[in-house]
Amino acid sequence: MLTRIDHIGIACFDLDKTVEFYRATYGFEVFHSEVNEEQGVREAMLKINETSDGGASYLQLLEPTREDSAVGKWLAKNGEGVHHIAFGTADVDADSADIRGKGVRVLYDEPRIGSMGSRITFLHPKDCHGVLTELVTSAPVESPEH
Ligand code: V0V
Ligand code: CO
Repeated sequence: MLTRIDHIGIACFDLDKTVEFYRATYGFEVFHSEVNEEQGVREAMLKINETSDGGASYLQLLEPTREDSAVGKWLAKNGEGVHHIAFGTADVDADSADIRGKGVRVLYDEPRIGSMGSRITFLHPKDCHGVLTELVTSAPVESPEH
């Protein structure tokens, strides 16, 4: 079951400048940043709010690490802007299978690694009324060491 907006992915040319815009304009701080070489992105997660399912909603600012990546190609064609929306679920495997059964193309056979150790997959935008849609299961919260 999809229970929250996990994040909105925003493509940008310059991650540091874009992070600074969100900080100066809205007061949002970087919660986490990383490079995901498989996806070809350098990203910053800005936490907006906690959600009632125990997760949270973020803005995900994305700068491509290479021109032939998904975000690199999209930026070259469209310029900066909203690239994808991501729904959070406790079980990305079950929800992917369910949605695939409805005739929507799920891009990966097995979920891949996303931000902060999450497991992610994508639905083809042409099957989703023009919206690239991601499904996310967050990594389990590590319990404190005793
Ligand atoms: C492409 N299209 C889009 C789109 N990207 N439509 C809406 N939103 C987007 N973001 C349209 C495009 O305009 C074309 O329509 C058509 O789809 C085919 O696009 P293309 O330019 O030929 O590109 P493809 O087919 O090579 O690749 C498109 C897909 C690719 C969606 C298959 O971007 C992909 O695999 N995306 C999933 C991975 C990803 O986006 N990773 C970056 C975020 P017309 O012109 O034919 O009408 S990584 C992330 O979110 C992480 C790590 C995380 O959350 O943790
Ligand atoms: Co994303």
